[in-house]
Amino acid sequence: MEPTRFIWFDGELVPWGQAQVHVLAHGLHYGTGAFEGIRVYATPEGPAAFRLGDHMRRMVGSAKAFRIPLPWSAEHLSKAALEVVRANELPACYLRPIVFLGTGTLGINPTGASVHTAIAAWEWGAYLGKGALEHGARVRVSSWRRIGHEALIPNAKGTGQYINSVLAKQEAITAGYDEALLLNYGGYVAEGSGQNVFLVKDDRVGTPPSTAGALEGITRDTVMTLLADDGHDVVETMVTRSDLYYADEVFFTGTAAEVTPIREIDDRPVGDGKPGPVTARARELFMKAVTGELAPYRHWLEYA
Ligand code: PPE
Repeated sequence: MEPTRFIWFDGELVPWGQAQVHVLAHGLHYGTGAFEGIRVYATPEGPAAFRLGDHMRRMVGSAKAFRIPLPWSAEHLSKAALEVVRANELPACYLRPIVFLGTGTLGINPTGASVHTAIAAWEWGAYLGKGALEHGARVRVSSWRRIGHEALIPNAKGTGQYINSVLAKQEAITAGYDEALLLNYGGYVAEGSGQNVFLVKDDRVGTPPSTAGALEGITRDTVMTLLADDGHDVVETMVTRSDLYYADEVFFTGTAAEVTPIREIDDRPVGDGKPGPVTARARELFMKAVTGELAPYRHWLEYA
């Protein structure tokens, strides 16, 4: 990761190297925090953040779910994020807002811990590598199950929850794959370690519902909207491991991953092993929407 110049930290822009945290921060010990990931795209009218308000509202929701008293509104965080883009003079970037508990107390009871909020920006290329973006990722069903509603809050982006994703991702990478696919406790497909998943079968597009343990991804919602408006049949549906093996196409969606084709699952080619036409169409529409080329979706862009 290449450092940029400024990070917004508790209300002001500070030099990148000065945005520091104490080793006894509560969030470091117990994962008491919430974060977001937002992409800013270069457009003819300058840098534009994609669905910024939706991301910041989700962050407010995540903080609420974990009872972290986030001292900023979604509107204020959106303004601060655009300030970070301008201050760093970045034509395109990835934004990482985070709220976490700091010092003041240690032990599981977080009462008395300070609350800190930061927004950083840096350049982030293809999430699973350029090769995966072009030719499709090689994926393996994880031996780890996706966190469920029984123990955690799968719809929130709680920092501590991501140790589940880290375990799955490490396992997949160590075994030579690009990414993991996680099943839920019931054996249904939930999502990737940091992406939602879509399947195409007989021209029908399906994606697991949030009740399956999938995060309600903003890219997922975007792609569902774009494909439905384009005349495709798009449904939320429970997906089994065997559905994956019989699918014509499978792809990931996410802020960092954008639309990434999957070419292989558990050493079996998806379809003919090449990204299919619906995946290509989804990616094309998505890239046009995020760069302001599609007039009906320009309200999704916020210019820095
Ligand atoms: N599921 C998970 C578990 C997840 O973390 C993400 C985003 C998604 C689905 C897709 O959600 P959305 O970005 O709203 O479409 N993962 C973020 C963090 C990835 C990381 O490696 O860190 C992201 O893509 O920004």
